Amino acid sequence: MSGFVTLGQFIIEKQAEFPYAKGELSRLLRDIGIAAKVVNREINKAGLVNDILGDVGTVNVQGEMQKKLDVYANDHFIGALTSGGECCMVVSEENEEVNHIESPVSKNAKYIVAIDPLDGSSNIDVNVAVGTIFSIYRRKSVEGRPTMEDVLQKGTEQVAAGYIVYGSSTMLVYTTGCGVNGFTLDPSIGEFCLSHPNMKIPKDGTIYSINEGNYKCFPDGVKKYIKYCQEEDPATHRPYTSRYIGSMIADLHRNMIKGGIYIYPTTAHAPQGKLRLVYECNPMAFILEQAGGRATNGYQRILDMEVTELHQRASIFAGSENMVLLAEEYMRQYSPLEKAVLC
Ligand code: P6P
Repeated sequence: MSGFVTLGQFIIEKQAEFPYAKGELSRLLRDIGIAAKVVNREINKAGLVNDILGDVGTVNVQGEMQKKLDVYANDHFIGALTSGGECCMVVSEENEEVNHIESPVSKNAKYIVAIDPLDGSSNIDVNVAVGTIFSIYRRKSVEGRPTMEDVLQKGTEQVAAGYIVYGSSTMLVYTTGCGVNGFTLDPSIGEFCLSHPNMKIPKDGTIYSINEGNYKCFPDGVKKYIKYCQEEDPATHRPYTSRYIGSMIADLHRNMIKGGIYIYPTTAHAPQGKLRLVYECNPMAFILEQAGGRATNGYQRILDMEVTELHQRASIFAGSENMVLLAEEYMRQYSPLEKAVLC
């Protein structure tokens, strides 16, 4: 006995629990795992490879400078999904339009993948953790090319979601709606091995993550919540600790393990919020809820939000359930939705 369970073994064992499963979702998750290993290899040597750091000289749909590794990661995930044959369309932060996957093996594929290939890429050149986020839907249309209706589905319709965090170790964390499991890449065998079975986020925490540089323009409810976090109260372990990495994945992964809250509210630069609903907020909300956490936009459950645009933005309050509930209470009291004032 090897004493460890690889991602591939785990996926097959879990598939056996769904007698009607034909293996397509299992193969899709396998394809994502393969691409993650390829991207991980490039990220780990980024400092050594001259032509992989820095900007590629173009901007993405977000108007953000595309890093060479952004484009590399995007190409490799789309490539793996194309060759795997289980995906008929890919929505990516790096592409304004959808990517139709029309290879001969994909013509009957029934899954759609939304992906942020490299979240937090501004951290790449300074060797700070970055991540990949993915969300998987079953297409609604039954034939022909998938339509926008196939991808503009609510977060509650996701069949699977996950992230890869390229940090001190590389971890792949995913859910198919039956709990959350984490796998750590063992470079000596090139396999993701089960290291964090049945992950549960603590109901409370003492870490808050928010870019306080935008404080001036935060909604009053957020300002009041930040002050609550900073008050002296040993009974509730305050003041809390402020930790903000600049990679949502890294902040949320830490909070998954230690407890905490991550907030990206409306700001002057992001009056609708900054994070993207389809390929950042919804997958992270699915994972957090499956781990016993909570994810809202300050007023409404993220997974219930209507999806109207491919690159739609949303505010996000996500993490330990009791911390998010309290932050929502501050929003109700000091920034009621009907009086929401954008800077
Ligand atoms: P700011 C990275 O670009 C990202 O989407 C999240 O991963 C991160 O938490 C946030 O934006 C950082 O944004 O405006 O604080 O630099």
